[in-house]
Amino acid sequence: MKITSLRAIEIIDSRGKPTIRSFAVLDDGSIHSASVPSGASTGSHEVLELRDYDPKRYQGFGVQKAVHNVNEIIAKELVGREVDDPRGIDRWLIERDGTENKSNLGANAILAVSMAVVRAAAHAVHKPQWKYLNEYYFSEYKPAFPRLMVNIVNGGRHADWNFDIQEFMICPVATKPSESIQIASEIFLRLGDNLKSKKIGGLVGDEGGYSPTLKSNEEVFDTILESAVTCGYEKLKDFFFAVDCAASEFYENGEYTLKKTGQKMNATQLTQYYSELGQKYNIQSFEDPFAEDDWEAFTRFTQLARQFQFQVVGDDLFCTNPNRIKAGIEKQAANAVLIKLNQIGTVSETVDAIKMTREAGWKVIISHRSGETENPFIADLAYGCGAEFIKTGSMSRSERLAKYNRLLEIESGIR
Ligand code: 2PG
Ligand code: MG
Repeated sequence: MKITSLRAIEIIDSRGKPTIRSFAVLDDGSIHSASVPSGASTGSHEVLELRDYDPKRYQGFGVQKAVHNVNEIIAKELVGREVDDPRGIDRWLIERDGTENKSNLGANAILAVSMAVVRAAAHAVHKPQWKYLNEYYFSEYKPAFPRLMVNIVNGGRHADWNFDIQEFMICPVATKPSESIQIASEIFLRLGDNLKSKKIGGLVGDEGGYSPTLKSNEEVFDTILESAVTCGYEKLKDFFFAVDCAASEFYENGEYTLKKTGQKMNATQLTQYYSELGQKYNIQSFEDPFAEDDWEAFTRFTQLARQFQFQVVGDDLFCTNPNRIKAGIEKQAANAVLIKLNQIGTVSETVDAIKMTREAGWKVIISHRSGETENPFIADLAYGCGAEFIKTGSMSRSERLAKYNRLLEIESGIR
């Protein structure tokens, strides 16, 4: 089938800021759309999200230039083209942009088209998106449901620095979405009741996790544990803990400064702190425990991870960039990669990052951004490539639930 029209519009994301949604129309009249998310704790090696910087509109966050690039440049070339070769279309987009960081057309413009093309291609062969992704890109892997990393308490930049750790996550051990979502939701609801009854707040941060006025990281873990136990769930048997430290956000001039206490630490002291916290609460996964270019600290921590069997996840460290993942594999700087489509800007480069991660024997975690839309693309991607985990926020806010609900739909077998 051919693309008969390609258009983009400016919409708003979960933080009320503009983002881009594209629409690919095929010659059977069907319309396939995709919207692009946006990060707050972004890595400096991410591709460029093109904004207008016009202070008269949306505080400068407008994306009219990116919309224009889809409507006036990309559409001119892609309309009339067969939709059966998304990788070829991505290749053309990358070449047409011509820059390392996609700053010419804007990675947001490029990704909006890249995702809509995959959706259209799946429709053209009458397949659900996950199945199309699996057969076209991941035929060597079996589709499989990812475990959930559910961010039930938000800190750091996502919640006004009430804690230094950005994300306190629970990961249900069950893999069936209907079971794991139930466990996560019951703990989330009970935690909310608990926080309200103690009058320490039930309000939520950017990713739908609570943002209570607890005093320390330790108190957060204790309160989650208390809530889980009263729901009848046991740590390690039913769920385990994971954290995203997003440490680039509190790193400056070679030091890590905890915002809450003002305490300064070097990488060795921070490692010691993580080790104690990890042992006390059996934290199984640490994302970005160090700053994005602190490779040495990552490598040392990964040696510890081998000994004590936990996961070290690179997010800002890798920025879903196959070149940085390759460097990380050589340095043995992690054992898992957080995968975000908009850090690299096309579906096919994201696929390359996933495959490289897999080939190294590392774990794949497909992730949302803190600024999201109702687009559930990552749920299909996670199932279609058989990712070990999906990280898509808490059990509240519809832009997060769209992904969980899509997993439930896939599990039902309806589409
Ligand atoms: C992260 C993400 C998503 P942001 O750090 O992993 O949770 O946050 O999108 O702000 O980079
Ligand atoms: Mg992160």
